[in-house]
Amino acid sequence: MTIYCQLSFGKKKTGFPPIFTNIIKKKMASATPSKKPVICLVIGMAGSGKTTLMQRLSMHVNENKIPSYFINLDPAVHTLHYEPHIDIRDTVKYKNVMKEFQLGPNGAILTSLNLFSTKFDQVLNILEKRSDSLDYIFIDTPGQIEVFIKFYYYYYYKNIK
Ligand SMILES: Nc1nc2c(ncn2[C@@H]2O[C@H](COP(=O)(O)OP(=O)(O)OP(=O)(O)O)[C@@H](O)[C@H]2O)c(=O)[nH]1
Ligand SMILES: [Mg+2]
Repeated sequence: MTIYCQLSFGKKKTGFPPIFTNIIKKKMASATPSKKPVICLVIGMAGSGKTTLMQRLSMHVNENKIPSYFINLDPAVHTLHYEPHIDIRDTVKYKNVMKEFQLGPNGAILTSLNLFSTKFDQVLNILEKRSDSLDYIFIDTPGQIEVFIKFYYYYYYKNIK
């Protein structure tokens, strides 16, 4: 599986960043039916436009009938203007996590993702089953950098022990 990270900083540009459209164009040109889907993991600072990009991508693939799958991994998002096939909010209730574990907003996002990760094998099973018929899998993530730093250090220290 290929993972592309689209890093977005600031809100100066509108539409797709050139680096992203180039990657999509190249991949579409070389796509063959037997290929596994390209996974686009959309990461970036809070408010940098990840979800807006997902919405535009959703419109683009629908208009052009490109078989794609959308996953939302942001437990705290209120409204999405695209329809994800898998939504973390269906499994983990962010507000309840805050109350139950007595956490602030960032801690609750981190804990929600930890809780969801216990079910991630189910997500992978679904994706494996559908992988032959999909060109792309797009994944929206929360803007809290802590999520990625904590996982990075966890796996880093786990691997060197
Ligand atoms: N000017 C401009 N505004 C944008 C652009 N992309 C997103 N926005 C606006 O920026 C705000 C935040 O966009 P989101 O797509 O929610 O950003 P996000 O990265 O998903 O935010 P978090 O999920 O909270 O991390 C919204 O008001 C968008 O309308 C852009 O390319 N240009
Ligand atoms: Mg978002």
